[in-house]
Amino acid sequence: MFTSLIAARWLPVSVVLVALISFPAAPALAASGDGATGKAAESAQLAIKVDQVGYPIDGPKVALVTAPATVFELRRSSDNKAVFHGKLGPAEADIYTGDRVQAADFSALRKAGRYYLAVPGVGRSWNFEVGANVFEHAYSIAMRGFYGQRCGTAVDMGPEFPGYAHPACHLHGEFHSSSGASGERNNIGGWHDAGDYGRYMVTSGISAGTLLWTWEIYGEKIKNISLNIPESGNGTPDILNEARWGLEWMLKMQDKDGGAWQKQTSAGFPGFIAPEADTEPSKVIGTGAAPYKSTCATADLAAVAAIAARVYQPYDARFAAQALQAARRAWAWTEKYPNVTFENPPGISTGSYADANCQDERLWAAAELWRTTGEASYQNFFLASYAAFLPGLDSPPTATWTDVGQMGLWSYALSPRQGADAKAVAAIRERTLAAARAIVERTRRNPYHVSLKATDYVWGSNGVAAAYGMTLLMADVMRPDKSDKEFADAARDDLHYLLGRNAFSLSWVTQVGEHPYLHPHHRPSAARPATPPWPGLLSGGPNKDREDQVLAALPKDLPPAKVYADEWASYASNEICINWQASLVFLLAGEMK
Ligand code: 9MR
Ligand code: 9MR
Ligand code: ZN
Repeated sequence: MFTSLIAARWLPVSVVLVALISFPAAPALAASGDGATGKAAESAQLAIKVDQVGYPIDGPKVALVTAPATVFELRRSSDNKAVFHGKLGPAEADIYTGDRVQAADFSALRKAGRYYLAVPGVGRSWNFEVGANVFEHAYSIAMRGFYGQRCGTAVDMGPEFPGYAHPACHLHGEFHSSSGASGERNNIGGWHDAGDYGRYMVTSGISAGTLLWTWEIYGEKIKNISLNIPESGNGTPDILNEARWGLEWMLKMQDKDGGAWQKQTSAGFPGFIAPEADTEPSKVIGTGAAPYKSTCATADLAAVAAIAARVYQPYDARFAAQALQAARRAWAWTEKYPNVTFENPPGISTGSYADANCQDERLWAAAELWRTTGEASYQNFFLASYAAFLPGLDSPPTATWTDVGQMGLWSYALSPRQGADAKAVAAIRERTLAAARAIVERTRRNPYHVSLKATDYVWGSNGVAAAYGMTLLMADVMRPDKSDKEFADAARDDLHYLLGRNAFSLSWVTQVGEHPYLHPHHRPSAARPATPPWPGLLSGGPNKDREDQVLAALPKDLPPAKVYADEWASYASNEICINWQASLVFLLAGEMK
């Protein structure tokens, strides 16, 4: 029942897409007899779910079909020649979507090329690649998504995306009374958090930290990928150039006493206007009472600046030293104020990122500071408190920005530093591997081959899927048997989900794949409604909690994975955000050859 409702809801969107991006027309399938109308072909495509980017040639290759059928074939896009024939797997009932799902396994196909799946009686899929390094372009577009979020500077996505540009924005900043200070404080820079133009320490920290981690773990694979950003070619790898844009702003948010203010935003959310049209002052916002800065923000700064101190050392020793000093001062502040939490002060209604417990942020900071400096005080703090965070490794937090305990534990375990506590390292590794094995099992049992469970379909569920992928990739890094691919394969399953192998057959990354979502809650995109949205941005995804009016109006009995709307107004299911964007980058980087 809902299936038809949802399909009806989607058809106009898809028609708009075809008009805008003008893909080569999908050839009608003789066998399916559904080529008569564009709409019929479209809904058939929705029932055949593929990763619209593609599948690595040497890995498992599975598409999903949600209309009854028995066989499938793979056809070459260039000439429609069938190159592979297969039988669909048994229909499995998926409780999260209400769909009956059959797998089309074409792992045995070993020839690079561009293909689509043809299912007699159903229709055809969108085109996708099979190849050696299929995700490279998606990686670079996802990274360039961060560039598109830059604040305080003119942005231009360049020849690949002509017209996606804006003049410098948010150049005027000032202290809000809640900060304990007054007067002008411009703090130009950083990334727009999401669909709004606020800049927040919590998400900037996780995002910059995840990008720096991506570099530390996958640097060899990504160091030569140019992102075509203003700094490209300056001798520093582009992922570090982009991360620095966020970091520099974070450093400006540190007060003289070492503490960091929570955020810098206008008093309320602006309308759906372009960044440069938002001329409200950008206010530095604090807790409203001494010490005005907050512990989570300050500890996040300490953690990220500590990573920066080691990562930028070979490229810019002065910046590295500045970052280390900031990290030490931030840490010292958190020792003095171990849990000053934040809530919006009166008059402020932008996102609060309120977090009642900053101990995980402190654990992360201690781990990174120890890893960078080797100093005993940081390690002592870590060893005194890490054990309580081990259970957190079993599953990522559903609000992925609230809990960074995993980052602290993994960083400690991965540190090459002598003098690490062997018992702690072993406990972290064992727990991570056990958690990942459980996630692999759950993903295998899930008809959609995704790690998410019912309770994970919350605001930012796509970020939760990406976070599961990160856990799996951390296990892949730590795995004892180097030939064991099960963790990396399961992480890729989560990526496949994000790139089109999902209930909506949507690529949840803008302008990636042939059938991407079109209406992110993203002001720069909504301000130019006649063109596809700004590129490379991950949607928040299905949200069973329905925290906006669009979701509230959907049929009451929708299963959790279907509570989603590709509409601008649905901020609770369709907003982009830098923290889940960063996890996507990590997953894609893990795929680079
Ligand atoms: O645009 C805002 C988005 O970034 C937030 O995530 C969301 C929830 O805090 O709020 C959005 O702003 C809406 C506001 O809360 C209510 N009025 C309409 C705003 C734009 O849709
Ligand atoms: O990602 C945040 C989500 O976990 C919360 O439930 C939600 C409501 O507080 O806020 C989300 O974060 C938004 C922030 O408050 C403002 N900028 C946009 C963020 C993404 O929607
Ligand atoms: Zn801006």
